[in-house]
Amino acid sequence: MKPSMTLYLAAPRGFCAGVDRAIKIVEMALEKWGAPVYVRHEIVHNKFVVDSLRDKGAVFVEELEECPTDRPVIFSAHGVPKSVPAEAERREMIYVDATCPLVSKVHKEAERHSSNGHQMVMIGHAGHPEVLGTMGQLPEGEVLLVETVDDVAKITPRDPEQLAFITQTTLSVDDTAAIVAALQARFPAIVGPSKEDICYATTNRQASVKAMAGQIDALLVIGAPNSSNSRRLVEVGSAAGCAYSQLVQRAADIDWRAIEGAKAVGVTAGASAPEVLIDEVIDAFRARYDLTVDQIETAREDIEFKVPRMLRETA
Ligand code: 2E6
Ligand code: F3S
Repeated sequence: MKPSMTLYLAAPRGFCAGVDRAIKIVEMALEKWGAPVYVRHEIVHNKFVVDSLRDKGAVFVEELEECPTDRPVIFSAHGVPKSVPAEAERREMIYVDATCPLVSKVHKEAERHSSNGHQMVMIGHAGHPEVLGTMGQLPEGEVLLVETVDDVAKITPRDPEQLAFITQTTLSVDDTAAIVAALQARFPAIVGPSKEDICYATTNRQASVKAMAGQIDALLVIGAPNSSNSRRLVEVGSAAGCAYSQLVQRAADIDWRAIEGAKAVGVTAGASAPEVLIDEVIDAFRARYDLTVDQIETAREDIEFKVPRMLRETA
């Protein structure tokens, strides 16, 4: 006899509109130009997505210099510094920008504040490609990075009266609220968005984890170790009281001993994790338990982003 188990599936989970669009861009580029099509950085932070596009003829590189000039190149969903499209133009390359429109919106905010004479403070994680891309919209020194509440005390802006803030799109909603409050307390004149720039997908996935936290003994987040939004879901689970909150890339990563004795497990997936991996996890539970699957839905998402015109014309 198998032990009984309830699996709560968070909704929304998995792919967001920006990820969907970025993957479509690579697929449509392969149709339009044939293989190989180069992609600068993982198109989204998921090994399975990257491997399946590689199988279709995409070649993933970290820097533009690694691409030949006679093949098209796509910029990943996380965005790129201004210097990257500038260099592609200088080298007369065909390029398609798969930056999520919600990241591009933050790029434009940074430019607008800067042209109004504000120095920028960016809340985000050092070294993350989105942060490098957003900071790279402005000349060096124009964007000060803060990662934590403690960092707020350490920055030395040119003029505390002329400051604006922006954020990475995939941060923890609660941690960011604390950092924004610290910025406003130290720099009362700072301007910015009404809350922050965290995107709808990040916000919704965190809210659904919070909603299920009281009913589960453990949380599994399907996502990659380099996926910021996925890692934040693990933290949100822990902060909401899950004694065991763990990132797994796929079913084979599940530590079954760690969830022994659990009666209810929550499952969610980061914005870059394909649904096929969630199905795989459900199947693995079904093989071991007498399983009941229930969905906890806290929002509906119907956002879609158009692919760039250059590719729509092909379709
Ligand atoms: C682009 C911008 C935001 O690490 P992160 O969460 O930023 O990225 P992915 O690829 O895991 O998620 C999608 C995404 C793309 N989020
Ligand atoms: Fe865009 Fe948010 Fe997805 S910034 S790529 S909609 S996680």
